[in-house]
Amino acid sequence: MRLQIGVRLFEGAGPFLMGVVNVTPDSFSDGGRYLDPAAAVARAERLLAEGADLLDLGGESTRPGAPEVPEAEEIRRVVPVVQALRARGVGAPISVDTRKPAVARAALDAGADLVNDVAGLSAPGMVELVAERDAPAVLMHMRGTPADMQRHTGYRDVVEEVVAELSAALARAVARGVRPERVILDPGLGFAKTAGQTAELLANLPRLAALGRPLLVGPSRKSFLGALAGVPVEERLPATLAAVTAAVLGGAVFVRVHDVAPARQAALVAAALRDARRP
Ligand code: HH2
Repeated sequence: MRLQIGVRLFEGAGPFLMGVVNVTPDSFSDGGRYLDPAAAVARAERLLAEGADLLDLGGESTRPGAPEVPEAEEIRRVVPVVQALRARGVGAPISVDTRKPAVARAALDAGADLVNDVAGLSAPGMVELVAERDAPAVLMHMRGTPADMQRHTGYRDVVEEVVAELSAALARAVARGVRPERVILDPGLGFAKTAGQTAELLANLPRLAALGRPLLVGPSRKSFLGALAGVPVEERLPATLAAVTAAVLGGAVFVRVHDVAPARQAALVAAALRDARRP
């Protein structure tokens, strides 16, 4: 894989660590901790010091049942953090985690480099924006919206259907001018999926990698880990590390995590094992 994101050329199989900064009052695991721009900036700098390869800034929680945040409010949360990081000389690639083209546009204008869209570039105008800016983008699989997605878990074969739906979303984006080389695909762990379906996807990542684009996987602290390991959200780091290991062994190039330093250890061990495999 070769993908230029901002000033950095990402080459090879990774793993590359995307560090999460939620500038929200209500994210499922860290809501309210980094809503203040200064706290978000400090968090971002800490994640970079821990070895994050890129940052993912989000101004809207997408946890199951989350209400939609008005566009202006989301811009007010995210843009000052992008601006402050750039003003402080942070050159690392910055991703904006949003479903809204106006938020993505404002963040790109402020110095962000990548659009991370849990809605798969489905909002009117989003694909056009990504095409116009030739922005790298994460195209994630979901059905419905965060508010109602857990009512859309009726799959016959979750792996086959996620592959088909991601492939269709990629084709739609490409038909509207997005260069396929700029796209990263994401199975959307926990988005319109039960815990069992999420585990099935994580166990079958090579089927998604066959779509020919790098994969990003975001297992961090999610409820499927709670279901599998029987632990509350604040105790899911060990379960997260198991999932990061599985993701890298399954071919994930990017992993999206809150706890960068420990995830980096797990990812490096998993990558060494992946690369030591015999044909
Ligand atoms: N998961 C979350 C948010 N954004 N983006 C991608 N590409 N993949 C993911 O798996 C993903 C994502 C949910 O995690 P978090 O941001 O911590 O929670 P919240 O949505 O409550 O802010």
